[in-house]
Amino acid sequence: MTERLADLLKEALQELSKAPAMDAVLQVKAKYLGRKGGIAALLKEMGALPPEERKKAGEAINRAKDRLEEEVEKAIASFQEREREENLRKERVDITLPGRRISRGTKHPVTQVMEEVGEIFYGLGFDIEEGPEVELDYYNFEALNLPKDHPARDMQDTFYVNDEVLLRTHTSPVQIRVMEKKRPPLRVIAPGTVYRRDSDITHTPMFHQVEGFMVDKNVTFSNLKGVLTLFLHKLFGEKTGIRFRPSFFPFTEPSAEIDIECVICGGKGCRVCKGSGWLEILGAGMIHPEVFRAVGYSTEEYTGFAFGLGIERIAMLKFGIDDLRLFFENDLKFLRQF
Ligand code: FA5
Repeated sequence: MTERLADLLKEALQELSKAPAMDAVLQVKAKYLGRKGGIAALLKEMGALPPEERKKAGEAINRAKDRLEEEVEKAIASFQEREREENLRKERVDITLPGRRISRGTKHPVTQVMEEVGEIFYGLGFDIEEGPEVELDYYNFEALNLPKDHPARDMQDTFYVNDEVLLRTHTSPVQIRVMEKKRPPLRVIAPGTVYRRDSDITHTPMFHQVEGFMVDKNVTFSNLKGVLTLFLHKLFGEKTGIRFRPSFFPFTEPSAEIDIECVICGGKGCRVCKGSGWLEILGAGMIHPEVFRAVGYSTEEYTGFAFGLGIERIAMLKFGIDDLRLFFENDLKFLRQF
């Protein structure tokens, strides 16, 4: 029996050492250590031995069993370790590889300028108001001192919905809507979309304006000049030259157009400023008494100034773009530059 035990152990250890994978180890374990395995068979045979030999044989079998169990456990542990290493190798992340870029959107240049303008006036204590884009003829024209037969209506080519309803041609109707609801003192800006039947490299049928107005006792042209100069200096830089030119708007008197020194050529004269060195940037003036009458304000008690500027015009100058239509073609290659 001793010999058979030794052979069995030798054979088992040999098979174990040759096991190429975990299942082979488990097969060896079952073959020798299982309930119907070689060791169990020897233990059964042991019962037939005389008692004095039985004890010795029992001890020997148990030693062999312990040894074999130990070797099997080692083999299992070694295959588990190999498997773990294999998994780690497969799952290895190369942290030096470049990551996947998340493509981030950018704000449209018109939105950027709109926000910048809003922030400057917000800092000066102006409130922000809005009005409808589909507007009544009354607010867009009549209450702004532009009766139906007024020749100045031709200054803005209008999209009409019907005789009384139109797409607003400017943000000035917001002046009327706000003044109808509120009493002075007022400091308001009204940014928004406006529409005109216009299309070339400096005009599009849809564009954006910011209206601004201030109404109180003793508001003067100096206030208008001070506020707009400060605003333009913040937007284009302290050194930018500014010029006020007499002009005409039916809803302001006196009226002015305000030019800035050409930001492209620095005032020397170029294609953009048509050689003049100046660029028209906004329209403004003291609110006309007829406008105050339309909203029931006392023309004795109150005065005010108003101005309107084209956002795309400002964006063109700030970003050096020479065709306004590019803003609305949704070309991402163009828009991502800003
Ligand atoms: C007005 O619209 C007046 N409501 C401005 C105003 C308000 C004057 C308050 C006095 C008091 P004007 O039509 O000039 O004015 O337009 C103002 C600006 O809008 C222009 O200087 C120009 O920058 C821009 N603009 C006009 N038409 C277009 C167009 N088709 N496309 C893009 N921008 C335009």
